[in-house]
Amino acid sequence: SAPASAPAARDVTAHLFQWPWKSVAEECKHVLGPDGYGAVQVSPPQAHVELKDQGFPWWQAYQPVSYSLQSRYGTPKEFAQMVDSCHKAGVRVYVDAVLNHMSGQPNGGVGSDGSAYGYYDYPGLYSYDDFHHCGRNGNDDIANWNDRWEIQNCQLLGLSDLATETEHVRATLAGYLNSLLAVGVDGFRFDAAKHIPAADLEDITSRLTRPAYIYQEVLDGGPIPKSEYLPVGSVIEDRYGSQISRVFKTGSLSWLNMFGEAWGFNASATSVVYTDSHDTERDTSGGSVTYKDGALNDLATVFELAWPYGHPLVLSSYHFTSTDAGPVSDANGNVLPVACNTATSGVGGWLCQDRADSTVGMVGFRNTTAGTAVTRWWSDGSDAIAFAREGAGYVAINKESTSLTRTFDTGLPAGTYCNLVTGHVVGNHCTGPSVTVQADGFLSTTVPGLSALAISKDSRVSKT
Ligand code: LM2
Ligand code: CA
Repeated sequence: SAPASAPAARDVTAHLFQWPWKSVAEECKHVLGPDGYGAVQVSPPQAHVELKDQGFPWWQAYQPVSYSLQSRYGTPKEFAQMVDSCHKAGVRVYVDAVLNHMSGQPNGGVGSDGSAYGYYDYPGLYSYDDFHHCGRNGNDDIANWNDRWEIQNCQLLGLSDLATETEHVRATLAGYLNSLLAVGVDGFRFDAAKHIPAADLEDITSRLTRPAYIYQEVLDGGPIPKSEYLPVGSVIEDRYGSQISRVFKTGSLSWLNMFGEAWGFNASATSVVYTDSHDTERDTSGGSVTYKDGALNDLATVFELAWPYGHPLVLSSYHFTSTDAGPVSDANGNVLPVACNTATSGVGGWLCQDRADSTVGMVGFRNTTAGTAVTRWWSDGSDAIAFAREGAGYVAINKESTSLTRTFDTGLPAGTYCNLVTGHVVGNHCTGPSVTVQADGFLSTTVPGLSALAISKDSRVSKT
């Protein structure tokens, strides 16, 4: 079947990194649905390795041991209840699907579902011949990242690499995806898609029992282009995050007026984007904007949600110092319920970025302005920019350290508007500062340094 296209409306996905299912269910009901998120991306739900002596790192989930949905995030029943809760709130559920590999534990172990496994032995599922043994580099691992064959047929990070060209592996992987569709899952992120030939993914997805939204991780660089994966579905445009980070950290916002395809990115409609991901926020080279950048990171998210390129992910994660540190868990590694209102600071504390006032306001702005063009671009030639989403909204982002006082040409009808970055509309008043658009569509105001202003036709609290 042809890949399901991207959602036409409510295209913001909250990536609730490492959240347990019960907490995701609550977040859908009380936050994501009411605030206008269209979807949630959850962590890999299949059974995984358990590495107690390493302190239960977050990346256990990227080492599958079976396709039972018994994980540190909850039980199969809790998973199903989460899907129902999210659907009732109007939120689609996307699963991070690990298809390229199983575990990377040469000595085997016991998984989160209680099953014993070996490196190339997952009883009832896969045995030695279901894996690639590429015969290179002494240990079968990928070493030459310029070699297409090696990237797809050797082991990524020592993870046992599934022989996705074989009937048994294809049928088993399709069976896993179909079991998720049967529970109501709406789409998939294909983890490490670059390491699986696109033809294999085409075969696997042709077996799906119903259309699903698919976005694939095909990181930029090397011999395998993203475009190869478009017949399978959408593709994560990781260059968006690296370029946004570069522009906000060391460049100039004035560069952003043509941000998108003109920068060499894939077509907007088939691209999923983020300012940072769970991987880039841990990239010790420090290239990515992350929560550690504070207001700068918030402003990058304001831009992401205001700008009509790609389908945005919003990462919601936890404080860390060690890049391996897992989420706050009990003695058995099961993740404890997410607490957003307490313990939000300090190592391990949940950040709940999906709830940040400016982000929530901009999710609403994106929904209100969907389908409208960017017009009336203005910049100071440096780090202050403003633009309209014609007839529906207007945004100004001031990354300068000093305040910006200016008369902006919004093109909006006269009235008092709530700044969605700093407040929200309740009845006919704004919980934060408002601004006034004159009869001619001009708006005279001051935007403080390192802050933003966003107004939309749905944030007008009075006609004068
Ligand atoms: C991804 N996308 O393609 C995920 O976004 C990324 O987070 C995953 O890596 C990766 N692919 C594999 O699914 C994470 C994590 C790694 C971790 C792996 C496997 O970033 O650090 O590797 O999951 O759990 C860990 C160790 C590594 C070791 C490997 C195998 O850090 O040193 O390699 O396990 O034991 C010998
Ligand atoms: Ca592979």
